[in-house]
Amino acid sequence: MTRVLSCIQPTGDVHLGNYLGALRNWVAGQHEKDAFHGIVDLHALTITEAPDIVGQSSLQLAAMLFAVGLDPAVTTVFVQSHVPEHSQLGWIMECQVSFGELSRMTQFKDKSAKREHDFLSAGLFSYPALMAADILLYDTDEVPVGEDQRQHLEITRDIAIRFNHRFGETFVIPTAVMPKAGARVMDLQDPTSKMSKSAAADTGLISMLEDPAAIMKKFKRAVTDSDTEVRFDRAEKPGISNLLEILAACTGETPQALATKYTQYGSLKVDTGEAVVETLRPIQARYHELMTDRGQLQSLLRIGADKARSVASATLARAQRSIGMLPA
Ligand code: ATP
Ligand code: LTN
Repeated sequence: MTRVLSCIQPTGDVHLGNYLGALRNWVAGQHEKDAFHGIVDLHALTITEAPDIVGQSSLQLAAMLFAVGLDPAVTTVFVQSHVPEHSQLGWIMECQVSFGELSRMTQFKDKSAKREHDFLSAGLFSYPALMAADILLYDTDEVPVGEDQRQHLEITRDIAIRFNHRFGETFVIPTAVMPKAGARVMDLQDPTSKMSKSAAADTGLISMLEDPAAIMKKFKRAVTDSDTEVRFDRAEKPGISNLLEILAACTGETPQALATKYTQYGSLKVDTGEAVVETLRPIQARYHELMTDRGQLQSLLRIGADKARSVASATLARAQRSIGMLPA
């Protein structure tokens, strides 16, 4: 079975864009492939500076992943730091990548420019090596990545090829796959930018845990345009098209078919808001139920970590053997 790995950082709230664009596809695909999903808390440490944040965020993210429908019986959901092999292979990977290669990573250049006056951790610079370890530990065949992570996948492949060349065949060379096209959800106040947790204000963002009244209010206030025609046209009518796409994602119809059913913006906004409320209702209920039983959640994560470790420890041992490190 094809092994696929995707990881998500426990930073910020999961929002409707993450769900309709990505998480829902993870759930839909979990029976077709051998899926591993890492909650990568070590990556979040590159920018975490205060105590008691990362652990709570990891637990909340885990609850959300199970609440949206990832089934611990078929899918391996684990917290990265529960599998110490990530740190161990991470160091080995750091020694296989050059300073020059890491310096050319556009994400590092962007992030360090934005944080010019802040503390710039060495982890932020070397994190592609840890990401390579994340991927190679699981003999991963496929990594679904968006445009922003392609360069990191390329460097992972380069590192794996280099390692295999230096020390002998050890790692499976992963391929980047385009994630199945999910909905693209735009900011409700600025429908030309994607809904994003790093947006300046949250009036255009629907968090997965938002209550129904707040959701309805945000949809009623969604930015549209001055004429009154309901038509699916991303370029000319981004606000209306965004509502149609969200409604389509929640109902299973196409945005084009839905457009023919509406003559007024008001009813489209209300119906979209209600469809989102209904889509999120069972997820929120399950989330809150999971969060009341921290013990159960932690035991699900322990099962995930055990499954992850059984694969990761074999790969780490193989890498150490290839290098010829002295066994303990
Ligand atoms: P940031 O705001 O910091 O860029 P993000 O909200 O975009 O973060 P990520 O953690 O980068 O979220 O992405 C997690 C997953 O959700 C990725 O697969 C990404 O493609 C998807 N995703 C994020 N935002 C949207 C969106 N608005 N519409 C559809 N998919 C999205
Ligand atoms: N760098 C990624 C998160 C990430 C990841 C991975 C994704 C860390 N390790 C392994 C896929 C596979 C990000 O910032 N979105």
